[in-house]
Amino acid sequence: MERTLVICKPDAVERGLTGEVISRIERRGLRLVAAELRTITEDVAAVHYAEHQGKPFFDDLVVFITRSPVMVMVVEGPEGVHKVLRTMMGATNPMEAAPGTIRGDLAIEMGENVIHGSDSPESAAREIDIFFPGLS
Ligand code: D4T
Repeated sequence: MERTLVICKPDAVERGLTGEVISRIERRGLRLVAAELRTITEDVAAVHYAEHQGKPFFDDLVVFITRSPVMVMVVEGPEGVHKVLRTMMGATNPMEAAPGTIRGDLAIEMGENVIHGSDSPESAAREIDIFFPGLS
């Protein structure tokens, strides 16, 4: 089994889409190990998005992810679960996300793309340790 970190971003919580997102994850056969509504601080955002520091969209990204509560979740499934989630999420830019994916069905703007999922088992372990120490 493998675990990955999923975040329903502020736009998803504001729009009342957490149920829809969780429902898709559970219907796929994946299991929630932890889930909590939290407001991400600027410090935690900087650690979580460390790979994007210095990029032109970094400041907007931090403003966005800290603006209201997010639903942070640890999701468990078979090995490769992070890839399953990434496929379910669709392309980062919702304009390019396929219909049937979460972003392709529920989003249209790059800056408001509903969901985050870890991009590798290593990222998953790092990100789970930020939000739920001991659960990776
Ligand atoms: P996250 O990390 O939020 O799950 O998204 P992705 O893994 O799909 O994409 P990412 O890390 O490359 O980007 C993180 C976050 O930054 C926004 N973004 C990204 C942006 O506003 N402009 C950009 O040019 C890029 C690359 C969208 C998602």
